Amino acid sequence: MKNTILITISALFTLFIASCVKEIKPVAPVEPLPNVYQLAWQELEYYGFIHFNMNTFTNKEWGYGDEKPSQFNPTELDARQWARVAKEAGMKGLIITAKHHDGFALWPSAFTEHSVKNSPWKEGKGDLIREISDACKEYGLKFGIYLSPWDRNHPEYGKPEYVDYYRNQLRELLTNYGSIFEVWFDGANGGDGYYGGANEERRVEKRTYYDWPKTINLVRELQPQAVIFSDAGPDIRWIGNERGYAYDTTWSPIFRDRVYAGMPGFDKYAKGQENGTHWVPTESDVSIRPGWYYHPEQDDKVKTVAHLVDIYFNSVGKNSNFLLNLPVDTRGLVHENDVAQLTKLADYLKVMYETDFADSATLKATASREGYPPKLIHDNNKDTYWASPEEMNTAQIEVEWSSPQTVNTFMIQEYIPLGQRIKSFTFEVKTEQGWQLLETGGTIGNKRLIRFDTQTVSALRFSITDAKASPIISNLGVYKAPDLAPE
Ligand code: FUL
Repeated sequence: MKNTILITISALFTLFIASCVKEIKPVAPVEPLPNVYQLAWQELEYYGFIHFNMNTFTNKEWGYGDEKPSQFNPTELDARQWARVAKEAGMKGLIITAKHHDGFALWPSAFTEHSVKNSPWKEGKGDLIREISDACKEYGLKFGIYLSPWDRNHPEYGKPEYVDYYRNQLRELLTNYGSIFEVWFDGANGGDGYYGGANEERRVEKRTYYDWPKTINLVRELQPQAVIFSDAGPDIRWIGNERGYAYDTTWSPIFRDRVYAGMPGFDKYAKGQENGTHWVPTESDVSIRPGWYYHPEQDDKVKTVAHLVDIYFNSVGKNSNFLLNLPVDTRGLVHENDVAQLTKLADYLKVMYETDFADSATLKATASREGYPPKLIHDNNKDTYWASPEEMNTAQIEVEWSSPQTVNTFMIQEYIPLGQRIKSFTFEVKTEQGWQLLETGGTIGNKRLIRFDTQTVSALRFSITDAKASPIISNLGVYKAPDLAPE
């Protein structure tokens, strides 16, 4: 009898303990989801493009393909300067135009004579891809390559033989220069050109001519971590303009098998598709000058810091990555005017991100899922998050201070490893006059940045007004960006 009582008591006690330590249920993902390489890439946020090749010396944007290797002759080329400038600018990597549409190769390719090996630079002994990949390693930058599929120099462009040649070049680049983080396949394709002296127009069927699946397999085999950019992914996609601007609504999902840049009516799909089948996040490419290549007459046309800041907010701050092009000059250096603007952008961002006013705030949410409280939004851990209760697709998050703060920027991130969910939001601040609505917007995705006129506020309110599924937030920040001096 005594034993039975004891057993019953201990069983009840165990049950009591078990009911106290409830298992935290995982949040179900909303497909499509990013893979680990896409996630790592998204975290880079800001990196550089280098357009430097034959066009630099002919003062063109698109060379015809009849240029002579002897024309490639930088006088002070220093790839370490490019890497240093990029690093100091806060960029996380560099992508170089190893070959542009004119076909000239910046490395001594074994498959063509149309390369640096026949140029006066370093008496034909130079290898620019080696120099820039080494410089990137030295400065802790990722390294990526752009290899133009269109080749206006090659005699066999338009025939199957050229596609083998293209893959051979790609293999050289993906084998001999260490780890590659991004491979850039340009969509500009086919037209008139030199083509080994034929001087004619050659059109190709963009979707089939290159047999992309085979080329993509080659990249996967040689550099599995590299993300591939092309008109329609497969891994990342073009934002749809060359101004560097993503959209108020920018979905990473898209119907990848049906939608691609260059298709009729692509404009209406450039912002992605809420119910898209594949995760193909966007990259916003833009040049710091009007041209992609260096033109001395554009030395005074380098974008102002206000313009660059605006692009940053409209790319990184709208669920996109920012790929900023630097047209290296005929000396082989990033021009001092460009360096000056890059430095101002870097200083601006440094000052802005230096103090996160959310550190001293209290975070509240209208409702939270068990095990996912709002404090997990701001805990210096990108892998923990707040989640709203299941089936609840709206929510309000409040950031509150015990004494008012003077701020002008708000940052928020969805936990994208579990899919992109939020469709729309409003953003309010509480001042002495009470709550004021400052912004009504669309998606969040990896990151949303909201700028507003500097205000002294006691609280901020971010309201998720619609979502595909219960929202998950992994991070937020509140900053005071510096004023921009007029230029
Ligand atoms: C375009 C090219 O035609 C431009 O010359 C430049 O390389 C830009 C990044 O992509 O499609």
